[in-house]
Amino acid sequence: MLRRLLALPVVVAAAVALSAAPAGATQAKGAGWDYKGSYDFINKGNEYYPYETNAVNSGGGSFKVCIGTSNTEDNWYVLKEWDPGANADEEVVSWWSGSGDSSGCKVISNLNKYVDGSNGRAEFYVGTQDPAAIHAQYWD
Ligand SMILES: [Ca+2]
Ligand SMILES: [Ca+2]
Repeated sequence: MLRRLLALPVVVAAAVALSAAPAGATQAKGAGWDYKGSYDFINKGNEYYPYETNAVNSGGGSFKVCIGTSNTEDNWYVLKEWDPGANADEEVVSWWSGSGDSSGCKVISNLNKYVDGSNGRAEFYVGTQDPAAIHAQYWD
């Protein structure tokens, strides 16, 4: 029993050494964000998510959204991918705003399959049911 307790500090030291490497890798990836601008929500009268912003071009991979709203309650948001003509826009992912971090931001990953069209880009925009949503900022 005493021998097991003495071995514990060695295990803790090993766990700290292992956790140091992934933290550095995350920081390097975050430096690669390309700011795409801030876009106002407009009421387009759609059935499920009436308020939408204009779309921005993305090369796929990961995409970051930060929502600005004056609403003090959480609400539904959706990331959609625009396609021309009668081709219906795709619903990429929907989320309850309370699941994001305190700044109202969300990162969506694995988006390469949404890259299409003659421009070789995905056209992403956010829709919401939140009538107090002001704008969305995008990073690709
Ligand atoms: Ca598409
Ligand atoms: Ca498209």
